[in-house]
Amino acid sequence: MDDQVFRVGIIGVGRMGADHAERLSRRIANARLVLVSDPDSARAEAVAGRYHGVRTASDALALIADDEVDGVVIASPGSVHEGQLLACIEHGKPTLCEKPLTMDSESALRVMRAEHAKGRSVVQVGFMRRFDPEYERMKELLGSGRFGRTLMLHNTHRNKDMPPSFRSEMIVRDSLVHEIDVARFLFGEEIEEITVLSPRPSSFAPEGVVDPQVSFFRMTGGGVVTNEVFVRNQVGYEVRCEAVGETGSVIAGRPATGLYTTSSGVAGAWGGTIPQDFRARFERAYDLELQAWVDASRAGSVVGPGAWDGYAATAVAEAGIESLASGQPVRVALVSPETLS
Ligand code: ISE
Repeated sequence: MDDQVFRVGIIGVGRMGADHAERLSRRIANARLVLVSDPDSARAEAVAGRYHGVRTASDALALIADDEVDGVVIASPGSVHEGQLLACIEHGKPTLCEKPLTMDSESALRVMRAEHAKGRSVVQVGFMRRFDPEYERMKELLGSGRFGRTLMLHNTHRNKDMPPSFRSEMIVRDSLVHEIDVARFLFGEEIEEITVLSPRPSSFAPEGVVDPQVSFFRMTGGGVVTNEVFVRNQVGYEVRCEAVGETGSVIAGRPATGLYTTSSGVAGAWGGTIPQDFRARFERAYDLELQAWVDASRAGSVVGPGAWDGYAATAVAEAGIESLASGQPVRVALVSPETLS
């Protein structure tokens, strides 16, 4: 496929899918958007109509089967990912699947087993922070030994606001899932235990929703990760990660200078502005992720987080949701890769 333009279909053209349609059509080399599908056919037509030569498919499975589609971006809700992934695997089509891979570890395991049975990796999971230049550089620095052994990570993950439908479990499965992958990526290890605590909710949290949440990961190598996830902070999108080693530390996502103060109603008071949305903060990371996926797919390989990473993150999130209910530590049980065959 190396010498041909990589033709892409996008399943789901809500906020994230429409964003990917724009980047594929404007900023990604050697690729072309050819087909989109969405249960809201008017929305699919509207997105397709923005670009030359883009059609709409009647549904996700028709898009996956279409001969004009070389690769698939899945940007539909996580609740429908399993069937779409299994179809992509069956058709042998390289797939970039937005997180979460699926909704629970059992369905994630079925996807991983199907890919293993097919004898070819085609699934890349949309953990785009791995492609963010700051996180990538942090990984290099931690791996260089310059700070000694990595002892801890401290993550902050704040959104400006979310709809009332974004419940406590979604804060774990859809938001904290990024910190789960960041911890696995930076430590190069699995998470063996997760604890999710429930501070007194913000007055902006809907009735019954635990927002913010504080959580802890224990890594298999003994390292610890602390996380604050707060998705209705009323200010903007703030994502930071501080890695602490035995002889030094490094922070990703910290403003360049000055006292960093934020307050609702005052757009960013640190001498700059605070992004209002994750697509602004990570636009470069998404572009690099999509370009890496296209380049790898054209070369017949998968780059970055694959099906195992999606399964492991889903299993940790599942344990996190259990801990959210009990407030107690929950151990993470992953299958051994050998059992996949
Ligand atoms: C959203 O789906 C994302 O992936 C963003 O990166 C994250 O910050 C946000 O909380 C999620 O809802």
